[in-house]
Amino acid sequence: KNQQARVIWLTGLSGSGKSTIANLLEQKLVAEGKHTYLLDGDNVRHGLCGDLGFSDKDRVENIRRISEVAKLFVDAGTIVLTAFISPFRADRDYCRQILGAAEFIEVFIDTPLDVCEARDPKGLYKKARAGDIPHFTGIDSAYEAPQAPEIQLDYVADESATDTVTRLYNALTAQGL
Ligand code: GGZ
Repeated sequence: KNQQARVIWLTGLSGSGKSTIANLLEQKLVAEGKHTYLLDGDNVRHGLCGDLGFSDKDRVENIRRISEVAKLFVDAGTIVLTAFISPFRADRDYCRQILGAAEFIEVFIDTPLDVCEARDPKGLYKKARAGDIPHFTGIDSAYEAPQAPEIQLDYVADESATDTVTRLYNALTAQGL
């Protein structure tokens, strides 16, 4: 089995930068000849989890399925990147538990809510504030920040996504990737 196969699990609020960071990181890893797969809302929430919404119960099931799929990819020797809010600690810990600590790297994209809300790339926070999207994470649905993530990416104002990814890449390298 590929010794580097593991899950790099990004967690953070909507608009925190998870997808952007995951895509740029994947490009870097692929350029090194690594075998990667990125799981995100685009390839999971329409198909595998197309029956799920954003109630607490559905988010738990969303993350459970993603965790099981990630484990299968790791079994196949792939470096898996995941980019989901994954708001509940217990669900992230479930993934760590089924993979084993050595194969699960939790990355907390710690972009503050006010920054995410100011970015509001899809106008979802505005809609949530207006009451048009119920159970929106950070507004009226909880986000349980990681207490001991393997990697924490603190928010740095005006930093480019490329520089943020360099910080993440260096932290991953320090963890033996
Ligand atoms: C949070 C929501 C919601 C609600 C739709 N709460 O910024 P986006 O648009 O692209 O990312 C968000 C995405 C979150 O899906 P996840 O699968 O990552 O969530 S979880 O891990 O909690 O299961 C947002 C959009 O879906 N979205 N409604 N109510 N985000």
